[in-house]
Amino acid sequence: MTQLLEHIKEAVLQISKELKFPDTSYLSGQNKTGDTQLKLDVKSDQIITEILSKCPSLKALISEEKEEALELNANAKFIVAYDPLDGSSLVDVNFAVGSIFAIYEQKASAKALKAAVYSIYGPRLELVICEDLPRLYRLNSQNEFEFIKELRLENKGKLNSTGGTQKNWSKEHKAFIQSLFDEGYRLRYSGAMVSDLHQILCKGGGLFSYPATSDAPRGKLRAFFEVFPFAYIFEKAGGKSSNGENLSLLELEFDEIHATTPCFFGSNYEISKLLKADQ
Ligand code: P6P
Repeated sequence: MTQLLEHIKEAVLQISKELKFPDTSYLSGQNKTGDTQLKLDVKSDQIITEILSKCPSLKALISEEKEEALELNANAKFIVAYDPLDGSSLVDVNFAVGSIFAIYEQKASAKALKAAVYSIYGPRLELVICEDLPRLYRLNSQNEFEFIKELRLENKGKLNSTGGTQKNWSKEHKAFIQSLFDEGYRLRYSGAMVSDLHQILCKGGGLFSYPATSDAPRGKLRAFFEVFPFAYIFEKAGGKSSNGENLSLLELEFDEIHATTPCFFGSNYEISKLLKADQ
C-alpha cells in the first residue's frame, strides 16, 4: 500500500504541474458515461496510467476515461479505480478540481475497499489519504506532502451542497433540501464534487447530495471511482452515506464499472433526517 500511495503522490504532483498552463480545449469524443472529454481529462488519465503502471502491486486500473479496465499484473493485490480530473469542465474558470482514487483489494467491490485518496488542485496542492482515518496533507516549500490534520465530521453541519438540476428534482427531494435551508444551512456548490465534499469535511459537516433526477434516474456520479471512495472517507470521518434509502452506499454492488448511483454524504444528523424524509 505504501508503494502505491507514493505512486499516487507522484501522479498528482505531475497533474498539478500540467494544470499550471493547461490546454482547456475539448476533444470530439465522450467518455463511457457521456461526458464530453477535455484534452486535460485524457492527459491526466495518461499521467496516472503511466505512473501507476510502474507499481508491481497493481492488478488493474479502472478509469472514468477508459471504457474497460486495464489489466496489469494478474497476481498483484490492488485494483485502483480513479477519476483523473473531477470537475475538469471548471478548469477554464479556475475553480479547484481534483483526482479521486479508490483502492480495492483483489476485487473492485465496496466491501473490498482498503483506502480512498483524493487531491485538490487549488491555491495549494492538497491530498487526503484515508485508510483508517482521513488524513490531510499539503505540499510544502520543499515539494513534500506534509501532514496537516485528521478530518473529522461533527454530528451536525451547516453546509448544503445540492447537486443536479433543480427542475429535474423530485418534489420530495426539493422539500427535503428546502427543509435544511429553512434550518439555516448555507448553499455551497461548485459543480466539482471533490471540492464540495472537501469543504464539508474541512468545515466539519453538512450534506452533499446528488439524487436520482428525471434526467438521471440512476444518479450521475460513478460508483467505483467517485461515490464509493467518498462514502468510505465520510464514514471513516464519523459521518454517514446513503443512496437515499439504505444505511450506507458501501452496501451497494455493481457489475458495470461505469455504474452510477444516487448519493448522499454527510454528518449523522443530515443523513438521519434524509432517511426519515420521504425521498
Ligand atoms: P451537475 C463533475 O462533472 C461531476 O462529475 C461532479 O464532480 C459534480 O459533483 C457533478 O458532476 C456536477 O454535476 O449536474 O450538478 O453539473
